[in-house]
Amino acid sequence: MSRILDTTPAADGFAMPGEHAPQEEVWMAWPERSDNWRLGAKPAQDAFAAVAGAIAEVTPVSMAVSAAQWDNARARLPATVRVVEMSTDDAWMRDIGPTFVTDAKDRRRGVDWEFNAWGGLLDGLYFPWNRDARVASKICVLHRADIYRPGLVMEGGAIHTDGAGTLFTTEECLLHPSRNPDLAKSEIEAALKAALGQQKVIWLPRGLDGDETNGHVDNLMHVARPGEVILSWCDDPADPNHAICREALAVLEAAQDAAGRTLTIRKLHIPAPLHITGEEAGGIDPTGDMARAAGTRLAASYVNFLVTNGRVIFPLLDPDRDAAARAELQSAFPEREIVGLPAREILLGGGNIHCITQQVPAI
Ligand code: KQY
Repeated sequence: MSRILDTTPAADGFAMPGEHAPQEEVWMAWPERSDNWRLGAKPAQDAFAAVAGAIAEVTPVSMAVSAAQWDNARARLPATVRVVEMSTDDAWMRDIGPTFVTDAKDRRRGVDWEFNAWGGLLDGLYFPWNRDARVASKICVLHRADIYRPGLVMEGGAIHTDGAGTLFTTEECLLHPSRNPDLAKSEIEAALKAALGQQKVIWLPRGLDGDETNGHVDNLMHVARPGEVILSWCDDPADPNHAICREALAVLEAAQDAAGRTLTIRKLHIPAPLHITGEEAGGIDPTGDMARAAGTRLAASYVNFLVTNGRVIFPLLDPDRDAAARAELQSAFPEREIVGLPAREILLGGGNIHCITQQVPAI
C-alpha cells in the first residue's frame, strides 16, 4: 500500500528525472467528453490510439479508460497497450497524473499536485474535476509508489526539468490568481524545489498566445538535455507569439542553469496560424467554459512532443512546416528516432502529445 508522506522529496533525497532518462512506462487517458472532443471523441480516439501505439513500440503504455468506454477503447487500441479502468474527467494525463521522483537508491515515489482543471471556479475549463484529481494517487498505488502531496495547485504541463537540478516554468501559469493566490513567487519557487528536488527555477514570462492552460511551459519549450533547450519561435511580427517567444529567449539567454551553464537554445518555428473550422466546431457539444467556436485560433506548437526511450514523438500540424520541424528535432536528438503523428484532433482539445502523456521513470 502506498503511504502518504509528510516530508518532501528534496529532504528525502528524491528528484524528478529528465524526460530523456530511461522510462518504464507511459500513462495516457482515453478521450470521451463530447464538449471537448468533436463527434463523440471518435477522431480524437483514433489520434490517441496512434500515439499510444507509437509509444508502445519502445515503452509500455497504460491507458486509463472509463468503465463505459472500456470495450470501445480495447477495440480501438493496439493490443500492445494495456487498458486500465479508471475514472477521469478528461484526458490530459500530463496534468492529472503524478510527477514521479527517484533517488540514488533506485526508489521511485509520486508527487500528487492539487488539480483544479486549469483554474478552478475562477478560470477552470470544466466542473467538476474530482475524478481527474484522484488519478495521480491511483496511479501511484498501482506502481506501489509512496506519495507526496505538496499542496500546490498546478499541473505537470506547467513544468519541465533538465533532470540535473534545473526547472523551467512560466510566471503566467504559476503566478496566475487561479492557482496559488496566497503564495508569493518566492514561496512557490521554494515549494517547487522541495517537491521536485531541484536547485534552480528559470521563470519564463508567458506561454503561447491562446493557450487555455494559462500558459503551460510544455507548449512553449522543451528540454533536449541538460544545458540545451528547444524554444517555440515565431518570425511574424503581426503574431502575438512574436513578442512572447522573444521575451522567453531573452530570459533563457540571460539564465544560468543549476550547474552554472549558459543554455544552448534551439528555435522551432510554430505552425502558421491554425483555427477551428466551422465543421469542427459544429461537432463539439457547446458549454460555457471551453472556447471551441469556429474561427478560434489554436495554440499550436511543435515543442509539445514526448521524449521516450529512443524516440521523440511529435505532432504533425501544418504540411508546410512539418518537415522543417522534423529536421530540427532530428538535429536536436541525433540519437533518437523522430516519429511524427497527425495531431490536429488532439490540438482541437486544447493541447498536444506532451499534454496527453506522463512518463514513469525507470528504476
Ligand atoms: O498543456 C497541457 N499540459 C494540457 C492541455 C490541457 C487542455 C485542456 N483542454
